[in-house]
Amino acid sequence: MTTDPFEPRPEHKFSFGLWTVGNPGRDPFGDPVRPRLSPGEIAALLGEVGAWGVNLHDNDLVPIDATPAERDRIVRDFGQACERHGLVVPMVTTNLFTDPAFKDGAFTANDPAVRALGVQKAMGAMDIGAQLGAKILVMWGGREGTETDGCRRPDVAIQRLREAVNFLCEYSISNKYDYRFALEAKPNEPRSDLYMATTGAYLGFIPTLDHPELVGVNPEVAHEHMAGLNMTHAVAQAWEAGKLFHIDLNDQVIGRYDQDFRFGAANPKAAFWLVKFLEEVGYAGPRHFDAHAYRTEGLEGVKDFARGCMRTYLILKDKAVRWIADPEISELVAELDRGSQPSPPIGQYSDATARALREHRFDRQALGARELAYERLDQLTIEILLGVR
Ligand code: GLT
Ligand code: MN
Ligand code: MN
Repeated sequence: MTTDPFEPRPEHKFSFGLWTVGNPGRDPFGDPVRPRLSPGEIAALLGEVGAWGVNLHDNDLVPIDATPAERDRIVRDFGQACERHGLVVPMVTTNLFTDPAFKDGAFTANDPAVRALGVQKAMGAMDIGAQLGAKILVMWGGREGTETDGCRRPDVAIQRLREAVNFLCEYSISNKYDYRFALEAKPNEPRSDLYMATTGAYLGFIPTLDHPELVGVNPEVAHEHMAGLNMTHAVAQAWEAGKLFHIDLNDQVIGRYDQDFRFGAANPKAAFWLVKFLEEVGYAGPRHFDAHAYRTEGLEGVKDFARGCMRTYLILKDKAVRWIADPEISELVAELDRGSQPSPPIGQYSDATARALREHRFDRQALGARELAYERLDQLTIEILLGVR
């Protein structure tokens, strides 16, 4: 019997949000095309397709007006459904964008009551997550932004955001929730401009917090692509800073509206470099697919979508292994990485190293004349991706 090498297994840590496979296909121009699934039904679907984890916003599970008793029952029932279907709940997040109260943002809104309500709601989401065993809290500021910058000074918005994140870090500490906070950037949509438009912006914000050690980022492929940026570079910077706490995998044609396509659906080569990076550095966190099925699909199509996300990841992982093991590629990479003439190392600054560097004579013409076989390297990559190598 042959086993499918691309079958998802728990150690791959593939997760989906209740809002992803549960997305009924509503868009700004059209009504839902699929029936709304209950959280229990979504857990069953995710168990069936072989996912490891399920993530949620507070209100994906608990209606915004639920009483404490209803909340407790719903969370308990859902925890049992997850157990039945072999799922963990690695991450929770707060819906701070659907309710009209948050139309001017939550943590950055002008009205102090709205800001306080936002923080209260996030505390509630943390309580729910803690009950379900979640250790990662994603914060996506869906409405933290503007249509007109007449509304407030943008630096004031940053100060308000800091106040809220600091408060929530203390809440996690004092309740021994042990959360790691993962801040998720997006350039626009649903607001015209969102604050903290890129992962890089959040990496600059984190060191200004009271508990920077608790806070990292949750880069999303589609959000970096919407801004025309290179996701792998954003992820690499987060990783190198020790801040890659979570990741949202999906896809997006550059320059379009927020598409949230199946992972690898639009830019398979970019997806390849991303998977190769995550696997090479040994990223051990969840691989969360924050995407949804095309609006043309029914329930079977939703399963095709979910299976496709995981399968594509595993295929690209296999391609990365091939790429690394390919003798022609390794030789080329080694050659491209080699120095071409003697030169003093930069290293640690001292008077002596500075003097050595000042006095060194480079053969600049030779450096400029060196040919770099990146065409061949990229073609070999393409041939691996297209399956002829
Ligand atoms: C929403 C958004 C996502 C965020 C989710 C978390 S909600 O679907 O488009 O990118 O990760 O709030
Ligand atoms: Mn998105
Ligand atoms: Mn996301």
